[in-house]
Amino acid sequence: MAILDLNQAMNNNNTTAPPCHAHAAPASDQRLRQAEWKAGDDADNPNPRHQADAEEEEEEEELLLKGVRHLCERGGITRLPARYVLPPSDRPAPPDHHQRTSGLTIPVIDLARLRSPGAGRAAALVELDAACRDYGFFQVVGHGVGVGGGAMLDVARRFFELPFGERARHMSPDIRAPVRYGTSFNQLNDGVLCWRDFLKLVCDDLDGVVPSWPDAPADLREVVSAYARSCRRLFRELMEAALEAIGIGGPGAGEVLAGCDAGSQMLMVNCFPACPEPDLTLGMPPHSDYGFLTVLLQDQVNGLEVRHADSWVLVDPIPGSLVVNVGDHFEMYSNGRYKSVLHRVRVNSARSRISVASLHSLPPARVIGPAPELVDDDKNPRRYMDTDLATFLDYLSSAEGKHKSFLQTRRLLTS
Ligand SMILES: O=C(O)CCC(=O)C(=O)O
Repeated sequence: MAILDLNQAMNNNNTTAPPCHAHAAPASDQRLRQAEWKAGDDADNPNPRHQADAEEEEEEEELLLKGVRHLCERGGITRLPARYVLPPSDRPAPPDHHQRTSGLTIPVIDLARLRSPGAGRAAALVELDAACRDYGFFQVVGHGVGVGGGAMLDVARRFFELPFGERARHMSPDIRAPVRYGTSFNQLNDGVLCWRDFLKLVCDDLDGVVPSWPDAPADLREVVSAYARSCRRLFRELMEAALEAIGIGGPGAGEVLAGCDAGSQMLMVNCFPACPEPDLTLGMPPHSDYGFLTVLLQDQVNGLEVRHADSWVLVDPIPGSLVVNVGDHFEMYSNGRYKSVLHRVRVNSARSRISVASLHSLPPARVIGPAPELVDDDKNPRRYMDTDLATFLDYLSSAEGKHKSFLQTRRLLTS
């Protein structure tokens, strides 16, 4: 088996990467592209592969699993390697076409109104309820996480600019690892790779886990843990409002909110480098989020698209805002009233994009199912079976996980 020299790769990568498209195509670029995706490729070519070709492919696969930034840093990629090329039916439509056809935007919720007493809060609760039902997504302004958000994006950018060897210390193919630097969406199952690198940080028992987080950049632990705490507070506040909006009070709400306080939290710090052929691939494929709510911080480079009314709606970042979406657990808990919708990330050829998703749920051991208050045999029969974290992780590492919709596997009713 051909093994790439990691030290050599590290030495090649001590500088900040130029945009991927800024260099002439090196030989490796041509090779990476040669096996371009074609329907029925294997059937059309029955000749057995030469041993040398197989070794070369293995070497290339190892290179690609080191991530997109590493690939770009090695000397420039002018065309998209075959492993990232989506079948035509899964490619994003060109952005101008997309902009013309959709023209939609996701709702904006002003948290200052939600915090105001009386009629202001009541009106904001109605808007929140409608946003969770109709879109499953909204942008939050007036949230008070602004300063932490700027510092978070800044340290994330500096982390991805570290030499590859520094980032590689946190690489693991194990999807259960609490600290993990990786690439694509689900490395184990992705037939086509995504144009994305990420740092995953599990934040349950924050004080206990922070010492295992990357120690470079030097301020990462401090900035990210402060940001994680802000997100947890925001999650708690939004859950309290959403439970009120959906009509759950008393012990039911108390139990869920206690679960939120002690609940699970995971940060996904994403980097989507500039891509030489962005219309052929995605930064993240259509997927829904595990958990109750996700709080997403994005820089000013757009890319997030949300599925709504059979089209993809681009979420134009409002400066200082956060995007919040309903996750699979909230759809199940609300017995289908709130929607966990598919979203995806497109990439562009000019600018790298950073985003930070904070995924929140109840404690990992908790079984999630529809709230009894929202189920009745006549009008609202139970729509989902109960689930837990172990079932989700099994799903992720199974062949079923290719379909990127855990929620579908939990449905009892289809309408
Ligand atoms: O980058 C984005 O806008 C979305 C990220 C996302 O969907 C995720 O991390 O699950």
